[in-house]
Amino acid sequence: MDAFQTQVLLRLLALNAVLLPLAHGSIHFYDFVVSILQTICMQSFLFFPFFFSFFLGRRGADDCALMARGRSTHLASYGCELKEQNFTKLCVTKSVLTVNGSFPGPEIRVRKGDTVFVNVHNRGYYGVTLHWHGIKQPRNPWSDGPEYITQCPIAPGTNFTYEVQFTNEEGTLWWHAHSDWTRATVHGAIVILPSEGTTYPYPKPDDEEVLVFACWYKESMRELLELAIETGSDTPRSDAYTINGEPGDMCPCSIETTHRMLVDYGKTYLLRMVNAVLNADLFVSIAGHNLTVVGMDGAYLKPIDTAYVMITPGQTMDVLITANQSLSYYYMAAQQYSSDGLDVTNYDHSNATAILQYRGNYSAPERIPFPSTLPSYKDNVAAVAFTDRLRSLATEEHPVNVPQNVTTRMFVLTSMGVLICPNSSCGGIYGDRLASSLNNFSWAHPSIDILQAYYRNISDIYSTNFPDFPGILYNFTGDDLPLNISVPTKGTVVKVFDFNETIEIVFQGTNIIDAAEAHPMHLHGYAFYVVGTGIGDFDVDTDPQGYNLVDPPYVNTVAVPKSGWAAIRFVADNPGVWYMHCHLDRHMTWGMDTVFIVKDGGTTATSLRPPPAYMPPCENSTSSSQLFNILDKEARLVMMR
Ligand SMILES: [Cu+2]
Repeated sequence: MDAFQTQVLLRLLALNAVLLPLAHGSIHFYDFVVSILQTICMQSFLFFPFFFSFFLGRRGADDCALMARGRSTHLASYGCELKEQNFTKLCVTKSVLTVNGSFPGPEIRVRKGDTVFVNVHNRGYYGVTLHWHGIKQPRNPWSDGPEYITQCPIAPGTNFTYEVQFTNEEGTLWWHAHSDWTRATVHGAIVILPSEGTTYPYPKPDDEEVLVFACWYKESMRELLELAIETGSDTPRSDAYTINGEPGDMCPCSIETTHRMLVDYGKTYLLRMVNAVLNADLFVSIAGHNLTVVGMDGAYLKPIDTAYVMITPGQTMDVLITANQSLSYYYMAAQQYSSDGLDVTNYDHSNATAILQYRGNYSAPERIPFPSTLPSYKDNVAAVAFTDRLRSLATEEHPVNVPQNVTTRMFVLTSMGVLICPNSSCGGIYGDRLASSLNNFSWAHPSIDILQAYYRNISDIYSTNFPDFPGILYNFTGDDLPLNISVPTKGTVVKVFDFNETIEIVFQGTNIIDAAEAHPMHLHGYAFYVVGTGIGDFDVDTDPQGYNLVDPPYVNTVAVPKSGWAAIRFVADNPGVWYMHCHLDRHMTWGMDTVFIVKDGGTTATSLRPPPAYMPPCENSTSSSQLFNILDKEARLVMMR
């Protein structure tokens, strides 16, 4: 055992001794090795067996019981996967950043109320962070993860331990990298089972299957992205979508590895869907089988019977299917719901497929049926028709608490735009640099994280004048909007709330540069109620009359419809620093993000926790976001001239 391994083990054991008595639920430990696959196989294979034997041998009897309840098998299985994974897809072999060598990465499986410690060892070539998507992390943004918002990147050769505290989430969520676009391959599902002694609010399924949808680039996505950022042009499109890491039968060199879900006739299965795609909403359906959506974003829904779902990046869904068709093979298919204009941007036309395969004695069909119910790429009506049906379960066991009296109203434009380049020298539309914004502010990452600057009162890192309303009013969703509203202001501009403010935000899509598109807006540290959505410009007099204040869905990501609006409500009861951004990564990179700071409530229990003893240092941290900011600064200088 080398010095590094010793340090890791001592750190984990020390954490264990300190924190075990404090927890209400169970505590679990995960060891995540972030690594380029080709180097991890050798190193981690040697490291892992030793690690486990040490853990199981030295920990107390109670700890061993915890491990034996299911977590240790997950950890142990990572070591095996390291040797067997082969990342040749679409006829091309390449190395990608992964956790523990798998794509998608390892699943975390807990019960409601548990606490998880994940020690992340970065053995890659650049800084990275992880985020626990949809987990509220009460009072503890220190473990939330987005780089330059709540921490600086974990530098290569170092490690950082996240504390992930599960409180009222139940169902499926996920974790992913939160450094530029590394989440493309660094992500995995989080399954949160009902707490001990409780069960699902629907008939217990016979079995379950996690389905992670992602995207794959044949070339180095990182290099393509850096080039796009440098020139200000549109960002790279993926070459395929994947289901549990595999593009499926429709894609080249993929038939052998298509994901298969084996089912028994008559049984019911819970599908835990995660949209981990970087830049695309997806339609998903299964030939011959109806879907019943029962949960979303770690909260329960009134069951929705449907032939397809529309799931945006960031969202998760719990879906029941019953294997009630003739014994055969059936395609499950996922394809992009592309809400933007074809003249603005291109999209990935590939279909990702998996096979739902019945067990039994029968011959495989000559032609596997493809779901006829899958909406086409541009079907805005189908997308909205699905999301309009979402309702919270709202029962005694799973109540809702929809804020009725709003104290703070915000109206936030979600826009595309451009930063002007001299002599039209950039690669975006009009020869300018593509940008996006919220209320005309295009986010620029600071040099140190906002959380640290806030906690330590460091000035000149951010300003607090994020506007509650847009500076000018116009027909937001009109055609051919004037060019003078298309240039946002670049800046690190945040919004500050007092503790316990009751907030309503109406997100309004705009059609600036004719680039209206659906935006999956995601808020860290909170879930919120989606009390209304609509198409066109929000009408402050009539639209609120149609709000659902009885059983609106409780989510962490809302699909703001193309050229439309969505209204959300929540109470600012989680003090800290929380990222709020579009979950299309190209929009996030271009600046469709801001930060909400929620001030302390006056008592220890309502105040931000102190930082852990170690946070990754910000000096010399590297990521392509930094590259982006250097270029942002150039663009700002140009604009000021
Ligand atoms: Cu967006």
